[in-house]
This record gives sequence, C-alpha cells and structure tokens, in this order.
Amino acid sequence: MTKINIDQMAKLIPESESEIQRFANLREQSTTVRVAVFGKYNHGKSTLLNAIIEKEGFFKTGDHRVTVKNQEYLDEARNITWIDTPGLDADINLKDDIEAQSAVITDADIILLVHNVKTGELDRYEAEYFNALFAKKPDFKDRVFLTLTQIDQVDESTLASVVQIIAQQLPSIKTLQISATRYLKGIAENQPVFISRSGLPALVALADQWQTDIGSLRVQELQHLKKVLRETLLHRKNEIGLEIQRDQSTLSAQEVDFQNQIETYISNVQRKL
Ligand SMILES: Nc1nc2c(ncn2[C@@H]2O[C@H](COP(=O)(O)OP(=O)(O)O)[C@@H](O)[C@H]2O)c(=O)[nH]1
Ligand SMILES: [Mg+2]
Repeated sequence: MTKINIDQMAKLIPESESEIQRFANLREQSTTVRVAVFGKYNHGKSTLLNAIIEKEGFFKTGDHRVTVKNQEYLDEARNITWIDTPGLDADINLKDDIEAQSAVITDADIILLVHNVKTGELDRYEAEYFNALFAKKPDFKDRVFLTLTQIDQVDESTLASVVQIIAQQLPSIKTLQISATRYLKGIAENQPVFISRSGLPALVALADQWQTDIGSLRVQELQHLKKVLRETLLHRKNEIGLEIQRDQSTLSAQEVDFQNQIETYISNVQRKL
C-alpha cells in the first residue's frame, strides 16, 4: 500500500485534518478493535472499564479529575483495546484535553458516549458535542453507543424519563444502561440477578459482535473517508485553478500596463530628442 503523505494533504485541506488522520490510522490496520469511552468527568468511564476488564484500579477513578491522558488496556481475551479518556468539560479546555479528544476520534473504531443518568438528560454542551461527533463517524449507529451509567442511582421512572428526553436530544442513537457498581456487587456477593441487571453482560455481548463486524465496519469507514477526502480535494483543486486564473489575468493586466508605460516613456524621450 502506498503511504499517503498526511502532512502534505493536511496542508492542502486543513479543515479535514481529523478525517485525514483517521484515514491514515485505518490503513495501518490495528489488529484489535479499539473501543474508547468518552464523556464528562466523573460520569463513571474509568469505573466501567475497570469492571469490564476485571481489574479494579487499572484505570484511576475518583470524584475529581483523575485521568489526564488517554490510557489503554489490551484485553487479549476479547481482542479489544479499551481506551480511557480524561473527558469533556466545557470549563476545562486544556491543550491536553483537546489533544486527547481528537486522538479518540481518529483512533477509535467504537466510541461509548458515557453519561451519568443521575445528572438527568444531556446538558447542552454534551448534546452539541455528541451530535458533532456523529457527523465525523459515518455509520455511527454501529459504532457510537450512548452508555447511560450509574443507573443504580435513580429509580425506574426517573430512568425512563431521562431515556425519553435523551432519545430526542440524540435521535437514532443506540443506548446501553449500565451500573458498574451493581455488577461488582453481583460478582462479590455471587448474585446473578445483580450481574444481569447491571447491563454489563449486554455490553460484553456487544463487544463480541464488534469482533465479528470490525472488518466490514473498517471497510465502510475507509470508503466513506475516501469519498469525503476526494470531494474536498477536488473542491480545493478547483479553488486553486481559479486562483491561478485570477493570478494570470492580474499578471496579463500588469503586463499590458507595463508595456503602455514603457511606450509612453519611449515616446516622451523621443519627443525630447
Ligand atoms: N453508584 C455508582 N457510582 C459509580 C458508578 N460508576 C462510577 N461511580 C462513581 O462515580 C465516581 C466517578 O467515577 P469515575 O469512573 O472516576 O468517572 P470518570 O471521571 O468518568 O472516569 C466515582 O466515585 C465512582 O465510584 C456506578 O455504576 N454506580
Ligand atoms: Mg476517569
């Protein structure tokens, strides 16, 4: 496969930098499915991942901002690389955060958008951010999942109404309902009911499905990106063509002007002779 020159392409169409990077990443073909959690601080991203990989404390958790960089765990049994991210926050827009966010978008095959139901529906910042993200992931219905966390913290009717409002905020998104705490309790106390009501088994079953689907998902994404980048490049090519035309007519006009000036100068000189 010929290597595309990312820097050169990004210079031509800087507005498509994220798509170019994703295109390059896809062509490098990671052998594992790359799954990232994404969402606001303190919504339960790291706790969820620890529960899935059954390693308490691998991803740091806490009530304040503890994850500062994207962090990965290779889950060999499932052939998945789980990626934890510092998260979104409208107030803290540090350089590290922005880098971490764009790395997730260009790096992950599957994104779990994590939202703590205890906070109610999505706030405006989350809704806008998540919707903007769908625009970047073509068949997002197969690769972006809204993961409602901490469902143990609300009663059934609150959960139902939050789900209903979110369905309007993010139309057509597939939704998972999770409680990592309930799952861990189920494991610790050997209570299958807690385990099944934690929603984790459903997520793990989905992970097996990604394993099967990843090849075709990546092909679809590559084809989509190829189309988008090709269109953007063609558009840029036309723009450059027009710029050249404009430059050429400016040059011709300048040349005519210059000729006229020379002729005027010569005739002035001749008149004086
Ligand atoms: N009750 C309950 N608390 C949770 C659950 N998941 C996470 N937490 C708590 O929420 C807080 C933030 O979790 P953390 O995983 O660090 O969030 P992150 O910043 O999104 O990674 C921690 O105090 C966790 O113990 C859950 O399913 N139920
Ligand atoms: Mg975290």
